[in-house]
Amino acid sequence: MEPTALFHGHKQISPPQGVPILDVDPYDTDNLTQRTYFEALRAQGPFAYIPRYGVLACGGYAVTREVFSDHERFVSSRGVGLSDFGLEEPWRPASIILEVDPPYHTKTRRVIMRALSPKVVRELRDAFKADAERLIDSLLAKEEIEAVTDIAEAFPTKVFPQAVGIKEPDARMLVEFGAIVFNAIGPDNDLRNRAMARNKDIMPWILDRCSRAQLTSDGIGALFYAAADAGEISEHEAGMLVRSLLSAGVDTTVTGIGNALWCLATHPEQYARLKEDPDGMALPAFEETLRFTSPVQAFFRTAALKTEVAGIPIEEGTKILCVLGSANMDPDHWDRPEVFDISRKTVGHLALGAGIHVCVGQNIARAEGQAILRALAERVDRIEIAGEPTWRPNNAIHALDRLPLRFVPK
Ligand code: OVV
Repeated sequence: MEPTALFHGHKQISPPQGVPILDVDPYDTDNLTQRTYFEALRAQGPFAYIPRYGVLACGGYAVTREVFSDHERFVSSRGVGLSDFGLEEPWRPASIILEVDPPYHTKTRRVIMRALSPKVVRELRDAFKADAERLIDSLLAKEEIEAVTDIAEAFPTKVFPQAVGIKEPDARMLVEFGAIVFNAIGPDNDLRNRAMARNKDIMPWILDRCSRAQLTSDGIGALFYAAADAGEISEHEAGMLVRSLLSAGVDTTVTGIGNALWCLATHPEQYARLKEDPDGMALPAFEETLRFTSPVQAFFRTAALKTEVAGIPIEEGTKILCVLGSANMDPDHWDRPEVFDISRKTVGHLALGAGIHVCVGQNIARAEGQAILRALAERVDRIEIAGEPTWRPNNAIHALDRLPLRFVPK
């Protein structure tokens, strides 16, 4: 490793010519849970310099999309958090899909794409539907439900490990691992330190789940090992791709489903429209939830070279916080972005990223979201808020901590 003086794990840069200084902490509890700085960030122009961390940040739609999707100038191989993997060791061996660039990325992406293809997801649909209906049915008699645990966590932690082919799943371990992975993307704060402390107990269990012996022969994980048998990737790489599924496939869908329930509970007129056509509107409602709440709030990219974006000079090694949640709320791009509207044209939202790293699990995520919202809309007449919804701070995820609801059955 180069003996460079590090600032928050990356090269210290000074504010580029023409970039305003924005003295906020995107990682304080208020900003993580209430997203208070989004508007101020967009008001600075294409970029703001955040002195607290020595990084650039962008939250306008056009610039965020440009930086996030240009994998040649703004690489992922140096980490998508504050830490520059070119300058310090990552907290765990780097992901072989998220935290790599082409040409290596092309190889692993191809394997994972095939394993999560529309055809594979189509075959999972019936199981998702039956599980979603059973879950919602089981909740109808309850006086009150805690939607984060009873639905948002319960559903993905049942159907996803099953789809992957995990022989010995454990919902709590999977949820905790997700929190660790996403908190790891942030700065050296309390959230990250607590995640790192828990990692010692969780990671060995996760890595055990990734081995060939711990996977059924008919799941998505087995498709990675089939690619290893075919000589496309190594046995070790197959295990690493399973680790990627468990890193990215639980907390994200848990959050998407929880956020969707919150959106619908707090917008009864939108829930009424979903009920009119559960089959047709479940997917658009989930997609608008993604835009409106951005379960993954922000990821970094790292400038691989001296370059320029929107007339702003950017030096090599610059970490850029791409605030996807803010881009999805940019009034320069969206008509009345603060309105939750399940009929809106959501195409182009950045909640699943953009470019070659765009969420590879998006089909499976949508299938999960759709199954739950459809089952709900077919069975539940009204969703009532039964207690104050609260948000759970996480360095990268915008998720609820608690969502007490009452279901009024049809
Ligand atoms: C947090 C996250 C997102 C996407 C991919 C991965 C992790 C990975 O481990 O590959």
